[in-house]
Amino acid sequence: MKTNEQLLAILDQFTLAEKVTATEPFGNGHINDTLKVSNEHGEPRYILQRINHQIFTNVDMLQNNIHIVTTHIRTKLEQQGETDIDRKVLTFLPARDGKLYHFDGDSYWRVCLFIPRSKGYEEVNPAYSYEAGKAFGNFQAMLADLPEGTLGETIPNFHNMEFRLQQFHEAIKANPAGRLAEVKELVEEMEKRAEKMCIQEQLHREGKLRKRTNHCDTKVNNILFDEDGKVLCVIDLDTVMPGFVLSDIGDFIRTGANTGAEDDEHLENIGVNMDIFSAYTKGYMETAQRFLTPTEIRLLPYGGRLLTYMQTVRFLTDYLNGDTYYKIHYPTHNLQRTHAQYKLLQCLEEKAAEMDDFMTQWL
Ligand code: ADP
Ligand code: GN1
Ligand code: MG
Repeated sequence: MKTNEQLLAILDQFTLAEKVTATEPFGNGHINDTLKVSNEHGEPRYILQRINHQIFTNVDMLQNNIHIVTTHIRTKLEQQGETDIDRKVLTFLPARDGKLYHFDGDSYWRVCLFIPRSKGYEEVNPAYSYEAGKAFGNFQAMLADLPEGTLGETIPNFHNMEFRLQQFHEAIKANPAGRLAEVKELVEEMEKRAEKMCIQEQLHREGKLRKRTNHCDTKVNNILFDEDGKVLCVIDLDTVMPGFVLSDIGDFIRTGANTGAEDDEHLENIGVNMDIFSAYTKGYMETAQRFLTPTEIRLLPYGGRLLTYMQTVRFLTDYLNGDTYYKIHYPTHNLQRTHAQYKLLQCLEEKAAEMDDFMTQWL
């Protein structure tokens, strides 16, 4: 990682409104590097991020998407007569050369305003979960009128389950890190479920499910709340792209309704908090019901299982490949993540009927 001086020199490539003196690592992301940037009084003013361009290979498309999304939302908020707009949508600052990022010859960097008096959470209670559901439904609703083709796929086939299984099968075949034998049982469990986890792609081919603009990373920590537990802003916009609607309920169930951590070493901690599920779904339906089809509404609880299954497959694929994608903090981290997500999947499977019943109030 760079020194503070080097980071300040990078920040100097952007048109900042005030002098900054300190940078410190921030957040728990698995992909980009995030830093909080403060002024000489120690007040946080900006967020500096190094974009992982091994993963987001088309940085122009990435930043262009984010620009379109943030300006579109800003306009909607203005039309709705919202106040305090700078805390309700991310504001990215251009570099001195007018580009939406700065390339230092090695890495790509971007800067946005730090949202003051905001708080991110790794865990939420039902009240916060309800607010988060409303916020992600509203996020999709605000972007629903973007004409098809406006946003590019920053990671092609990102939440396409058939494609993720194809990558999984390639990893099994090549076994590049020699780890296949030790994960044989997990591989079998994934294979057993493969066909029924590709319903969205099948329905799409049959013309029964359309694509929409989704956030595609609706983890709990990608929402900022104010001091009173109201949502300020949806953040982490790298993966906003066309896809299937279940992504944005699925990832919240996977992260918010899990009673344990994504990589919990104590599998007995993992379970499903039904109050969180119900609260999120209720909030989400309040803002999303008007554009969802009955097919989509019926599938929402399946979305939780799908995104958890997809994440299990993705962590296991990365473990098989020798940890080339996700940041890891210890050698078997991806294996631990796989076990923890698989346990959550089994817990969600047990609750499937109860969750389906809950949806009948909207059908
Ligand atoms: P990653 O892709 O690494 O998850 P994020 O964009 O989600 O990166 O940022 C990481 C964390 O930094 C977030 O979970 C949030 O707590 C904090 N954060 C990000 N952007 C802002 C912002 N503009 N203002 C305040 N906090 C922010
Ligand atoms: C990654 O950057 P972060 O941690 O929010 C990943 C998501 C996964 C998530 C698992 C671009 O998100 O798809 O769901 O880790 N992002 C990318 O925690 O692959
Ligand atoms: Mg994030």
